[in-house]
Amino acid sequence: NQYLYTQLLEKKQKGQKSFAVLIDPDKVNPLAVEQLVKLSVEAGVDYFLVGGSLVISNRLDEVVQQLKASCDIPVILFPGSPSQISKYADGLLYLSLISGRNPELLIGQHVISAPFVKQSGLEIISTGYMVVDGGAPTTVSYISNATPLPSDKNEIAMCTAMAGEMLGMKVIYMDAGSGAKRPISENMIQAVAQQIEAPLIIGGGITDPEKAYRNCKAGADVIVIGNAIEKDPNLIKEMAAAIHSVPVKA
Ligand code: 1GP
Repeated sequence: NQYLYTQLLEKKQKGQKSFAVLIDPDKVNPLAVEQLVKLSVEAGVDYFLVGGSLVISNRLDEVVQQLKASCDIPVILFPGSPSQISKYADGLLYLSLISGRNPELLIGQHVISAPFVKQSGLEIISTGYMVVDGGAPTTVSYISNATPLPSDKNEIAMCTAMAGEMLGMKVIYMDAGSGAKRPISENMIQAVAQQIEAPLIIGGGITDPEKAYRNCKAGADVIVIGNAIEKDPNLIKEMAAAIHSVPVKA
């Protein structure tokens, strides 16, 4: 089952940009999920990503089931650890932290969780995950116990993404970390996008629709926004409009 990946590739080929709303199961109650679904359906959101570096509550299944029961927007897991898996989702970003040198997050945890992940029946999307320095420590930079990629070293980002792609990773996700002070620069996005064919997901600290638009112009294929939407769910509409206004290829 490669439905989500095929769709991401087709959209990339057309230059069609996607907007993913990140939901942290710890931070939403059923009423908030209901409101997010309503705003997201109206705005034409492309994906829900569900996960977080720490999932403290036991609400992952519940949140995923509520999303699936109330709309057709695909739900993709973005797990902070191998325990964050819900069979009710559509797909799973199977992350290897290729920007870091912590063997546990490169391959160790994958070995432990492989049988469980396979049994889930989810579409597994092999993802080269690159955490970029977001100006101050973020939860992901701390928890991963790995040095984030320096924010001004475009060549390192480029070579890391190229290596990830050649190792067979299907998508590349560059993340400044949730709530990052400084989102990833357009220069870095462009440097990476020019070297890879894989769909490029960008997130971390994006709070304004113009920045989302510029990221897409620089080569991002999917923009992920969590924090800014937690603060103001009405931002969904403006963000979707900005991301979807990027002209597609002729
Ligand atoms: C975090 O890339 C995501 O992993 C989204 O970041 O919460 O800052 O939007 P924000």
